[in-house]
Amino acid sequence: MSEAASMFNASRAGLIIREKQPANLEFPFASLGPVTPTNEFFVRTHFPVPAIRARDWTLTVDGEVERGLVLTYDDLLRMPATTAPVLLECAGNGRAQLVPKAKGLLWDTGAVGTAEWTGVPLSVVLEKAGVKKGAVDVIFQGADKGEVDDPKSPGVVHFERSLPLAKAMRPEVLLAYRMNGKDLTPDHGFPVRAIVGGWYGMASVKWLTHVTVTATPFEGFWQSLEYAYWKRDRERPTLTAVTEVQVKAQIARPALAEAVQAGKSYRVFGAAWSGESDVAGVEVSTDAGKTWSEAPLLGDSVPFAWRLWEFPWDVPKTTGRYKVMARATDTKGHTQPEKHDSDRRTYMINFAFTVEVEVM
Ligand SMILES: Nc1nc2c(c(=O)[nH]1)N[C@H]1C(S)=C(S)[C@@H](COP(=O)(O)O)O[C@H]1N2
Ligand SMILES: [Mo]
Repeated sequence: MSEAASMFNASRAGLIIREKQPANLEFPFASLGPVTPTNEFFVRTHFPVPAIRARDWTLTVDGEVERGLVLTYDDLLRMPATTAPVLLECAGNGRAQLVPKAKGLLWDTGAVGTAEWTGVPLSVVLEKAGVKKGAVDVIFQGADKGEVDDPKSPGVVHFERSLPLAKAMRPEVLLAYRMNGKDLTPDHGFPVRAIVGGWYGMASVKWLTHVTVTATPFEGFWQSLEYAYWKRDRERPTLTAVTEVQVKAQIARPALAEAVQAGKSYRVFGAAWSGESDVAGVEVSTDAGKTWSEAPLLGDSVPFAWRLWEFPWDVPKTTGRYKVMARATDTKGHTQPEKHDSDRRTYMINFAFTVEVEVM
């Protein structure tokens, strides 16, 4: 077996393959726990993984800054770092639930995970470089690149996304070099990636090599065409970058079509999250959304991570098909919609899903 093939087997155990090349792998959400182990964490890549050696890696900080910087891996490791659990959810998570069937990778519920990330706050690096007055955006560029067929890219493009300066300066934006206590793996962005707490995964650029501060808003391929949705100003729809994670609860147990024992108690279990706010509550329905009951939240609320919850279901004695649903509300008062809004295209899919089980 080639080295690449054996590496594939070792690091992909337990993941659902949505695409082999480039690797797009889904976490089996039924395996939910407080922290997702690295080898079970979903992988979302658009291009082949670039092979970068830590000793060859540099991060260039340029654009609207007083002092351009070129940092080595050792330079970064010497800077003050923080460690925190942060959730990443792909903006296309749940796409398999859309009707009619959507184009693109058909993620079910496992393009999401919470890992513990260690890194230097981007603000520390930007302060070192000195952001000039009038700067508005901070662009992250990854080392990976290629051509995209649909929609057609302007030739070869790097994977690039931007943050408005105000978000870039927030403490939940890290230049991360460790995941769950170990160096990043090649799939997850070795040696250094961005981690943008509260935003969908596309903002957390992997294999990060360039940070460019700009005086005008960035409108690149992955910013304005892909990972963009139709935002309406009154009736006028405008393609706008996907940013903040929408409130959502997902059910880990029961699994689809699971056999549930009649007349017994069953522990419904799942996770809930919301990008830049906290989960206020989760409700569960076992009758296809006709009635809802409060589900206890477990543990403490941790900003930018998910919150586990459970619901003790007194399973009826009447056998047959039951539709189990969960929905979350956040502290800003947002709750999940009943249907997907087509203005969101195939992103930000947070309507309440149904898990049909067999009570027997
Ligand atoms: N350089 C680069 N960064 C990237 C991507 C990519 O293809 N290239 N994919 C993005 C998307 S869409 C998501 S959802 C997350 C997934 O991170 P993960 O693969 O570590 O789970 O990485 C983001 N960062
Ligand atoms: Mo994504």
